[in-house]
Amino acid sequence: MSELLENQEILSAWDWGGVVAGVLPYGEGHINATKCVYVQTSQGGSRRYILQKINTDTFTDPDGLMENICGVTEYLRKTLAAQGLDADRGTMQVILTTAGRPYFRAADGGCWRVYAFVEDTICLQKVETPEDFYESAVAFGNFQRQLAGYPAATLHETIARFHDTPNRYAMLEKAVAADAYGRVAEVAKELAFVTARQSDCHYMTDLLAAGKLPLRVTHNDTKLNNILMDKTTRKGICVIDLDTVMPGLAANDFGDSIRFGANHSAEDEPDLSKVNFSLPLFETYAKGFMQAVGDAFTPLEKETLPWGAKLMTLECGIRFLTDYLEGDHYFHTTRPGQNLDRARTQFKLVADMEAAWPEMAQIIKKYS
Ligand code: ADP
Ligand code: GN1
Ligand code: MG
Repeated sequence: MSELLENQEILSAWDWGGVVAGVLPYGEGHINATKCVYVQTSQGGSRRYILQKINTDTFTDPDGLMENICGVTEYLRKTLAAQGLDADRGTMQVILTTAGRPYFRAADGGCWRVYAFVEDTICLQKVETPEDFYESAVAFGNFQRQLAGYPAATLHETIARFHDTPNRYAMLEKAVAADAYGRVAEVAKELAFVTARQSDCHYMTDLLAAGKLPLRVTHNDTKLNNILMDKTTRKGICVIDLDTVMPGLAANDFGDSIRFGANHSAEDEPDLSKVNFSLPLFETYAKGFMQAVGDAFTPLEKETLPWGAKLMTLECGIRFLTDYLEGDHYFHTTRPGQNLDRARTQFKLVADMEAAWPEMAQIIKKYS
């Protein structure tokens, strides 16, 4: 059961409360290496943990990163407990090493952390029913509302300029100029699509710079598969993947969920005829998210939610395309051309959103 079982250096950093019976790769994240640790407890039962190797190419300050995660999860734990809710299932729990540290640095420099496994949950890779999407919206809306009182200024910026769309545009231009893998000629159509939207990239960052939009504690990676749902009730119960929790724009959290979930196809679907933005799913999410957030948002924050959807989708497409041009070094890939397929699905969704723009605005107005 995996080479890690032999790697006592890493496993012996934690007290597992029993014998480690196996360690297997787990989940479908693009960034960290996630494993599941199976433990036979001293009482004769079994227990699972999530063991993750932090991607330190992406997250260069693991101390700051884990300080954010411990701070936010402890805060959520207290908030949930105060409301009489089940904090063990409602938030992630970092399991400290036997040395009392939030992560373990191995001799080779690899940084490892352990989370309690939230049992009896499912993690969806795409929207199966509108109800699931609605529940994820409620969970992300609650997450943002619950953290409204968290001191945002104490959070480390774990990835600099993460949702700075104009900067993402500039990074793409740099990759095009370098053309390190000779792939630019192949993506002329996609580049023309992005270039035609250069000024759009500035829309939200300009409003922020002008002081018209507030910075909030945001998750910044609100994909459906970063929510655990109760297996039986299918309610969204636990927000996971907290690496990118930082001060950010509310519309970006809304928008990233729409990007990933308001369609019926996979993020890397090669057949674009299957990739269509779903206005009904947009409405489903908007309803759940806005109900959960309540009156916490300003009128302009609400009004700009469709911009969050369009720009998170455009930005993600730009990032996939940049990675494709740079030889696929950032997003995990399992086949050639996968990042290009991912970029293309995002641009198709952007075009669909542009065509549905008045309806999107109308829906937001309805739930405001
Ligand atoms: P990445 O940053 O690479 O996306 P995630 O932190 O999202 O990594 O974890 C990858 C997958 O592992 C998730 O999509 C989920 O299926 C699973 N997972 C992560 N944390 C837990 C947990 N505490 N309990 C159960 N499953 C989890
Ligand atoms: C990455 O880590 P994961 O798989 O949840 C990425 C997001 C992208 C997403 C696209 C830290 O998310 O920003 O939107 O892939 N996370 C990071 O699927 O870059
Ligand atoms: Mg994830």
